[in-house]
Amino acid sequence: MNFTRRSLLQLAGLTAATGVGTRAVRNVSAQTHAAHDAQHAATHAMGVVGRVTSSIFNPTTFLRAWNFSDLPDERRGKFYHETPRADGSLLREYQMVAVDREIEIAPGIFFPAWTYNGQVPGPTLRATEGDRLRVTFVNQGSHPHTIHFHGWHPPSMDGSLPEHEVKPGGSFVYEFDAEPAGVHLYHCHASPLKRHIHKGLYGVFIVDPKDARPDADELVMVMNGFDTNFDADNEVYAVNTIAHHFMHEPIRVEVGRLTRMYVVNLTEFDLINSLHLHGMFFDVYRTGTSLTPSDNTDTIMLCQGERAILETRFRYPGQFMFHAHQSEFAELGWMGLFQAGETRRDT
Ligand SMILES: [Cu+2]
Repeated sequence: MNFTRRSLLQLAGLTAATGVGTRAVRNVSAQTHAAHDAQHAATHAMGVVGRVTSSIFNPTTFLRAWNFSDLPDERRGKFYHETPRADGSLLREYQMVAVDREIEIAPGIFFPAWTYNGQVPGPTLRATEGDRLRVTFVNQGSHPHTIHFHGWHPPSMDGSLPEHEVKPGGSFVYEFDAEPAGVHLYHCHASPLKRHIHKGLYGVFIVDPKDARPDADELVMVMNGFDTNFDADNEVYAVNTIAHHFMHEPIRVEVGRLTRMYVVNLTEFDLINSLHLHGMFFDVYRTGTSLTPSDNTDTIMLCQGERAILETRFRYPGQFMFHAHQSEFAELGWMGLFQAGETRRDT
């Protein structure tokens, strides 16, 4: 095994400082395991110990942000414009920039990411069926990249073939109509594909039906993983990038209100991921392309690139755990809590 000094330090941090579960350090030497087991026995904490110190990306903010709504108006205007069109639809214009950036994915664990607009996942783009998207993509990263959108579009807008690759310093404008309604994704399609996606070049693309879905508290949840030692196996898992973030900072929801989750699986290297919610059931709209639920369950399994809209109402106040039902993923960061109250501010 070829560990760089950096990855060894990162793994050391993972075992000694954060206490991510024992399986966090697959492929590490027996001595490290022994040291970790002692540490784990001593702390026996559920989830990581401590919090990430970087304030660049907040998984809680990401839940309810789309079309750069998390930015103050003057900054938002640099990245997003909407213009009414004669037929009543909107022209939505976006500025997307690929940049290399180190991101903190667990306390003290930094990952050398490739990002859209400096964050992983990239910004959530959201349009209504029939809107026109015009996405100006600038590659300020160190490798060729693209944006490949899921949805209807002509081949020239697909961002998938070698001739579609945007070289460092280059740019390209993707333009297409938003369809079909549903929860989709976008990601880099430069080769090697799994490496470009796994490094962080992905995001969520929501297309609302022309007749809007019922009012709800809406949450964007991206299941992702990070291969911190580049052995094609993930060491850290999460929803919205930061391991166990929602254990420390539960997702505040209102009892009785419709809650709608846009769940997208962007985990590389593992064939499937899943979401299990404790104490309740939800309606499942696979890919969100039908307004009729296909299932009512408490666990959904998604392949890489698969996604679903989940709808439910919290019946009782209190805390409800959610996690991957692959227990290993849960222990390595993919576990969180909902906090249901009479209002979203209830504790
Ligand atoms: Cu790429």
